[in-house]
Amino acid sequence: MFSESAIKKIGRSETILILTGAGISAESGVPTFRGENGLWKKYKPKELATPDAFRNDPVLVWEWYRYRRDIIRSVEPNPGHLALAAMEETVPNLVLVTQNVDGLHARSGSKRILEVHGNIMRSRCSQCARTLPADEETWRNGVPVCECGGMMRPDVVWFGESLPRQVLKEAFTAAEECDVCLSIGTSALVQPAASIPWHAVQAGAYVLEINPESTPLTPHIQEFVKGKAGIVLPELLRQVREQQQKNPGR
Ligand code: BJW
Ligand code: ZN
Repeated sequence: MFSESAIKKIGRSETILILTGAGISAESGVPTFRGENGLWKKYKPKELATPDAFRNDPVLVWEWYRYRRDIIRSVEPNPGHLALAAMEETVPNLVLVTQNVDGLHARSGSKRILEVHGNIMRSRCSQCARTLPADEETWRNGVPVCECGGMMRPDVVWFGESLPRQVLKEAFTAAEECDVCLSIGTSALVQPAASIPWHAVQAGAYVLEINPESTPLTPHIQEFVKGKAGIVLPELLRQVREQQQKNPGR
């Protein structure tokens, strides 16, 4: 499944950067965006995931996000999330960058998480930028409202919007400093997050991708592991631990 050299590099690395996408949550039952059963097959991004869509019909946009919140509340982290959380114990510095808004990495116990596309379980005032966890929202006519009277929107990054600056900066810094980069369950299409592993490639890191399908990144990296994250990641963790036990001096 993995080359011996990948296991050694991971087991001995100082800094690992991991980029995850919707694929890692697929086995928990959270739909991905693209592909056969992806959300964008049924719903149009322009009508639901842009600032214009929210201006035109905030109630419709919130209906979609409430539906997705309900899915996320009903699911659990899977063995892929759990393996990444456990991997924090095997490396001095592990930075987990996720495009996912579902919060499943935090629920599985990962500690250093950079959420580059926000979090669906939080809303943000479109007037004063105050943020609120979902369970503290006050709803009026199908939309949560802020103390200031403004409409709250999901605290996620829509097409055409900037990603949170500091979070993105930390992600690119980690890409430039890491020894190993893992790109897991992402179609590697949506910018600027898709550039993160490219930066790692350019900075000389060992880049490994885990996905049942190849992506635009695949031809440019050292190792592609074809498979589902929930199966591949526990095995990766097992092999890294085994390698570290055999060579305790790293
Ligand atoms: C498995 C699996 C299993 C299945 N195990 N794997 C440069 C070039 C071209 C375009 C642009 C560019 N720069 C900006 C753009 C425009 C745009 C963009 O990138 N468009 C592309 C689609 C072409 N980017 C933006 O608009 C971004 N903003 C920006 O750049 O602003 C700068 C700016 C500002 C102002 C003016 C001008 C410029 C913002 C992007 C925001 C993305 N938002 C979304 C929605 C978030 C909120 C929500 O959830 O509702 O983020 S879209 C959606 O895509 C979501 C995801 O995080 C993101 C990435 O998707 P991901 O995670 O890769 O999922 P999928 O479904 O695509 O792939 C799943 C993968 O898993 C597949 O590969 C499967 O094979 C695999 N898989 N099962 C492992 N079991
Ligand atoms: Zn407000």
